[in-house]
Amino acid sequence: MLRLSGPRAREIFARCWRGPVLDDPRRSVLGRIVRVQADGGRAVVDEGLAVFFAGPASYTGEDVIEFSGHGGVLVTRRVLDAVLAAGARLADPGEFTQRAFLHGRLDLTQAEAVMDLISAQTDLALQAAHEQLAGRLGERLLALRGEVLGLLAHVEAFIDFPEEDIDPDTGAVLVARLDAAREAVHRLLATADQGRVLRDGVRTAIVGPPNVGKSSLLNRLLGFDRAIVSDIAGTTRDTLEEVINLRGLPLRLIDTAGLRESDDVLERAGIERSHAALAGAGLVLEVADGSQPKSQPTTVTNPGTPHLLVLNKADLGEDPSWHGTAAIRVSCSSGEGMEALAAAIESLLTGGAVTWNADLVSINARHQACLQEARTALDAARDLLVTSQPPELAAEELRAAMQAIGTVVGQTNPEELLGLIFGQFCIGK
Ligand SMILES: Nc1nc2c(ncn2[C@@H]2O[C@H](COP(=O)(O)OP(=O)(O)OP(=O)(O)O)[C@@H](O)[C@H]2O)c(=O)[nH]1
Ligand SMILES: [Mg+2]
Repeated sequence: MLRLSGPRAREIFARCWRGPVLDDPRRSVLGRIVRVQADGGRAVVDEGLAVFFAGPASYTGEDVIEFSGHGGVLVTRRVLDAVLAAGARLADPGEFTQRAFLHGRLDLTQAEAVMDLISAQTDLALQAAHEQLAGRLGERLLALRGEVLGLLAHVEAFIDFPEEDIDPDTGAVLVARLDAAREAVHRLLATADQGRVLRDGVRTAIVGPPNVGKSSLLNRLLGFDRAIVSDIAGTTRDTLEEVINLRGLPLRLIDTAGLRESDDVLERAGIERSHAALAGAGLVLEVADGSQPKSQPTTVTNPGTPHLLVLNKADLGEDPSWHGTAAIRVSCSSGEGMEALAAAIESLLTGGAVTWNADLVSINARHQACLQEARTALDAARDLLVTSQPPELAAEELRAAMQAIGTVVGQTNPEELLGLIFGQFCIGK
């Protein structure tokens, strides 16, 4: 589909369109795209349906024309050439959505949700993107901003009437309202981990000694034979990454070279990469061969990173040295224990440190940075109020908090911020 947006959209499109005049909004009409040739003649490039959306009732808020052609690389390229020759220019990445934002069709969190929607890799991530696109996050932030504004008005009243001190009762009410706002910021900040998981996936390093079945585990979880598996210790040399959908959670599985002392230059390079994968992981699956006697742990896990011990080769029976060891017991050969492993991963990622939010509103890294700023300002305002400092100082902090909250939805939008956000989109969105 080709999309044309701007006040001159119809005029420009008409130059390369042979079909009914597009003056009836939201009605699709059949016609042809033509290109002017060197001799002044016209060559048909494609045939398809065109729809006119009259601004402001369009995606961008401007006049928009959408043409749906047959598709295909060359045809589409030629349609684009024809429209460019007629006077249009190529859109920048995310420019349609940026214009929608600038015309007030979307707030900034909704614009970002468009990007989340396109790049969602699981249904859960998709659902979260839809929630944000529907404006749930924006609504909450606007309510929060309104609350802080109310507080600010209250505090400013005391600046205007300096003869009146803030009496203790009023002070207590103000602090209680401030605490409610701080709590709301805190609740949103607590969704940042969830947001990161849904948007970026969890980097999951599969580590352990050679030959225990790490690559077999990757293949099992993926559902097809991606990695080479063999009974030769040291089969995997380079790290290998694949994304899977585990009960709605996107996991970036990283198969690594078995950890051991080695004289082989290539194997050592692989092992170095294993350590790097381990260091950057958000979840570590440490695999061991349960049919062999327990040896010294070879894996140095990063403290604080969720970690599961996976005892593989359950089909061969368990060596007594493992009895009583807390682990998920699986067999990558038979598939036994894989459901239990999935359940354990899910509960580790959603039940523990991460407060999984039932309504799926979850903030991204940019929102997190702004809200942290708001939290700092609200904390400072509270300190100033409870220690009866001049109200001007608390007002200043409340203003800073409002500004920070406003930046999340795009009420204050420095140019470079917009460039940063929309630059990540693809062209045509
Ligand atoms: N019986 C049995 N054999 C298994 C199981 N999982 C893997 N194996 C075998 O164990 C051997 C090693 O498997 P890999 O998946 O290559 O092991 P790895 O940990 O990736 O090994 P490296 O890449 O060398 O570090 C292969 O011969 C697999 O067929 C299992 O659950 N049961
Ligand atoms: Mg391997």
